[in-house]
Formats: sequence, structure tokens, C-alpha cells
Amino acid sequence: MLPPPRALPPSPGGTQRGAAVILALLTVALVAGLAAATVGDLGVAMDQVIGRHDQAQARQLARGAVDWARNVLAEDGRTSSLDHPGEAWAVKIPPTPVEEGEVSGELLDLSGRFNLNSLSEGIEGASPLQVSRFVRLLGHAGVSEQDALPLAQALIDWIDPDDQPRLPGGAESSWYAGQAPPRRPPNGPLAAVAELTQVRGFTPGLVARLRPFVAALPPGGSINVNTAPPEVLSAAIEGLSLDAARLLVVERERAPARDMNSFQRRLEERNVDNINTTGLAVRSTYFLATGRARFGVSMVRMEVLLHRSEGQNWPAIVWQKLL
Ligand SMILES: [Ca+2]
Ligand SMILES: [Ca+2]
Repeated sequence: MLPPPRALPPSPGGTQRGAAVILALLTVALVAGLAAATVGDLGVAMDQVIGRHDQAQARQLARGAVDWARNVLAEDGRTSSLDHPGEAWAVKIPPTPVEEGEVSGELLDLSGRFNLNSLSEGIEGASPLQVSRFVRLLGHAGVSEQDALPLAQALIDWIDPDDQPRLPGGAESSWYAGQAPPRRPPNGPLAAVAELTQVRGFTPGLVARLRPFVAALPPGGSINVNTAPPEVLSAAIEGLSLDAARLLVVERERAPARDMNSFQRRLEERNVDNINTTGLAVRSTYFLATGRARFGVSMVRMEVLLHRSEGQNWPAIVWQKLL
């Protein structure tokens, strides 16, 4: 009998401390952002339209929230070797009043999800391990066993570089050319989860059910077993039932796994042995940062995909969108 896993520090005051750290960092980011905006304004002609001025200020505020997010992640990378929802980065900034406006933001860990683009990591454009994981995930999204593999094949065809349809269920340019509207598979990684609705067999309903469990990230990267929901854990680990995964998540809330060895020991306690740990980790590398801001009459939302790689804590921007 193994001793129970030792709990990590998240004390009752942990969240409050996390929030205090975040507010302090946010203040720094916002002051820097506003100062830059003010300096920039000195040279702006007097006939500037108020709306455009407010738009620029709101954008600065949203960018301040995203800078805050990068600071929090960089600080976390310096001080911890694992990632779990009890850490400071997981604390959302509630709508916080600032002069003439309001700012809020949050970080969403995308490493706790199944990366759809990992399907094409293997030899001949498909990874058998990732395909079996995705097939199980489709099962958790309500897809029958006989429909799951054809859906996975269709998605691999959409991503893989060739124009040869896989059997069963695959589809390439000839099939898509006959659809309404006709379209072409990109034969490359998905740019967004929403693109799934273009793929043969993926109905809007199915895509909505999959959405909380999947991400469209650059190929590579790992699933963080400390943040993945039960559906993703059960899909990623052969032999781990959804019920057992739910219990594992409850246990994880008390004490996140410190490393993959301790995670494996927990699985062994549940008679899940010899798991394939390829593509599994206790850390997160991809985060979606959202900054929202209102200034005067303008509102903006900024979304930034951040990549925090091993040994380089300052998170890089993969892409950003202003909404
Ligand atoms: Ca961490
Ligand atoms: Ca293809």
C-alpha cells in the first residue's frame, strides 16, 4: 500500500494571495500601458475623434491585461515545475474599474485539452496513439463506436499533406469539391477549433460537444494531466474509465501530481498499469490570454495564444486577435 500523496500548499489563503499578486502586477502593466498611451497622445492632432481616442485607450487597457497574463505566467515558470488550477495564473481578474473605464481578463490553459493537430504527428501523416485517444474522446462526446473511426479518418485527411482518402470515412479534395458549398481541405494543421465544422461528418452539435475538450495548437506539446478534464484524461489513458478519471480529478484538486511518476502511481492504485505516457505531462505550455476593456464609449476584447516553452519562461505570442 502506497502512502497517500502529500498535499501541495494550496492553503485557504492561497487564492487570496494569488489575487493580490495579480492585482499588483496588473497595476504595473496598466500604468505602463496608460503612460505609453498618454505620451503617444501628445503628438495627436486636436481634431481627434473622441471615439477613436477611446478605442485606442481601451486597446491599451486590454493589452495591459494581456501583459499582466504574460507576467503571471513568467513568474509561475520561474517558481514552479508543475501547473494546476490552484496557482495564481488560474485566478481571473474580475471587472476592475480604472479611470473612465473598466478592465478584466483571464488565462485559459489549453494544454489540458486534446490537440486536434496532434493527430497528424506520426509516420504517414497519422499517429496511431493520438488516433486511439481521439476515438475515445469522440465516444465521450456521444459518438458511437462505429462512427468514431471514420470521423477521426476524415479529420486526419483534412490535416495530412496528401490527397488520398483514408478508409473508412476519409475525404479529400474530390469529396469536398462536390459539397455545398464546395471547399478544399487545407492539408495542414487546423487554425481554429471552429474549422472542424468544415470537416466531413462533424456536425455543429458534435463540434459544440467537443469544444471544451479540444484545441487547435501547433503540433507537438503535451496534455497536462493536472488540468485536463475527466473526459480528456480518460481519452488519453487507455483503460482509465470516465468514472475513475472523475475520482482522479477530485483527488487532484487536493493534491496535484508533482511529476509523471507520482501520476502513474495514482493510476496503479486504481489498477491502471503500464500506461503510455507519450504526450502527457504535469506542466502546461499553451495558454489563451483574454483581456477585455472599456474606455469611455469603446469596448475591446483581445485574445492572445501564449506559448511558454521549457527553459524559456517569458511566454511567446503565437497569434493575437482583436475582437
Ligand atoms: Ca506552475
Ligand atoms: Ca489530406
